[in-house]
Amino acid sequence: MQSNTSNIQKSAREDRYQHHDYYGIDELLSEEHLLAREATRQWVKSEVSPIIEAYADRAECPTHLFKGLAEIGAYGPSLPAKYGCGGMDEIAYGIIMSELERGDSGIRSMASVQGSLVMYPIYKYGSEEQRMKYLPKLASGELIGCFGLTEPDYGSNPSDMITNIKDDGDAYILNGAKMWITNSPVADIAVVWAKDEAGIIRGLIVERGMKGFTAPEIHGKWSLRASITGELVFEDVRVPKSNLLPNVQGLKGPLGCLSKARYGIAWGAIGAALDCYDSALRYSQERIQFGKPIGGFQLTQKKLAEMITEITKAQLLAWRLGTLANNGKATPAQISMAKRNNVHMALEIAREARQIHGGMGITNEYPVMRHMMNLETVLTYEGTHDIHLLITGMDVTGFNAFK
Ligand code: TGC
Ligand code: FAD
Repeated sequence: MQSNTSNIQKSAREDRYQHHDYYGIDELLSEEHLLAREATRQWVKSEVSPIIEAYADRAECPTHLFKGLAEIGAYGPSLPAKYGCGGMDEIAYGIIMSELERGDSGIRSMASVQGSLVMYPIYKYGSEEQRMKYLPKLASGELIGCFGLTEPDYGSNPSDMITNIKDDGDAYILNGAKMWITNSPVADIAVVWAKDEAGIIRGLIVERGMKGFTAPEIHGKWSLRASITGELVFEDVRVPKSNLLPNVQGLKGPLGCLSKARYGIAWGAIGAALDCYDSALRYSQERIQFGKPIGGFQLTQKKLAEMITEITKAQLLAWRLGTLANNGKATPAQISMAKRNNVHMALEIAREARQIHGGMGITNEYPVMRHMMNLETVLTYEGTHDIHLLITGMDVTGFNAFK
């Protein structure tokens, strides 16, 4: 006789995700938002869900999905159509990130690095020639990019970076190393932040194949296993001066890109939380203990009720942030608050959802533990949980705890 658990195991292998919109937030969305969501959701169901557990298990990045992400318009959805991008608004961008992260945080990372940390700085700080040279190829997935800010000795504190450039006629000589760089081993170009001889942070586009540039992979991650992470090592790399981003100087260059990416994560994390909630809700209706579905017990209901409450609050926060962003009014501190709140919310939900799944929750029959492990990285990258708290603290008190 087949056990109840094995019945659940079997059916859980397919992506049975249902839409959850407890407060009718869909009514606040436009036709374009809904279309973008549907296209991304269908793509995740057909291309990501069937393979993601196996790739995460092998700690392998599904690099074939880079092209598919381009086809659904996931790279720079809110950048202008003139450069091959989506030309949509910031809420559409957020919704796409949420749907991707419903599949896996690593898949959202593939898209948010390419769009917000590579294409955005080229668009915002680059020359028109650089935009035309790189953006259409990045939007179509012909080129893959990465973003090098963090160094082995400077993570939360990038202003003290030691990677540097020295003037050498028609080129700069680049030296230094970057650490924890998403996509670096497979990237064709890297947007790299380095100090010039005056100690001012500048952005450069470094291309694969430049002599002295290597990007070794970092192994052994228990989190974001389907995303590829590496270093960037520069030993006297000659970077043509035409590859310098001319329109920004100082730390506000990389931090401006981070604002864009953190905004995407504030939305993205909701997707991971929804997937955990969806799986836990279904499991609670199907799993029988003490002669009834575990969803009938008050303690399970408490968990599920609190989950949907927190998700709904996060959705409202993201939607309001999106509205501010569409009007050019979202401040970096507001973005920090939403990134911090929503990622923490998602991680807590993943932990609660894991409990509802009992022992099955630790297996890859369900997406919950994978999301939970991924969210440990999401809590740390793009500014740690505590760094974002200190940004809010500084904003409300006027005192800078970093200095
Ligand atoms: P501070 O003196 O506060 O600021 C320097 C200049 O930058 C301006 N600024 C910003 N501009 C735009 N957006 C923001 N979010 C900004 N935050 C600050 C600021 O106004 C100032 O401008 P100006 O004109 O006066 O020069 O800088 P600080 O050195 O005290 O640092 C402050 C702190 C700690 C908040 C900052 O360093 C920080 O955010 N640290 C966290 C580092 C971080 O987030 N790293 C992320 C690396 S990339 C990554 O993780 C990608 S993961 C991708 C994936 O796979 O999805
Ligand atoms: P640290 O800065 O050493 O922090 C360690 C601890 O100290 C944290 O808890 C932190 O909150 C705390 N801390 C630090 N300063 C303070 C303070 N002033 N007050 C209180 N507490 C403090 N970076 C990139 O540039 N590009 C990428 O593509 C990229 N991708 C990543 C992918 C992955 C999988 C990971 C794990 C990281 C990635 N990062 C990337 C790096 C990421 O942004 C950093 O890990 C992050 O900014 C934290 O830096 P750190 O790891 O050096 O930690």
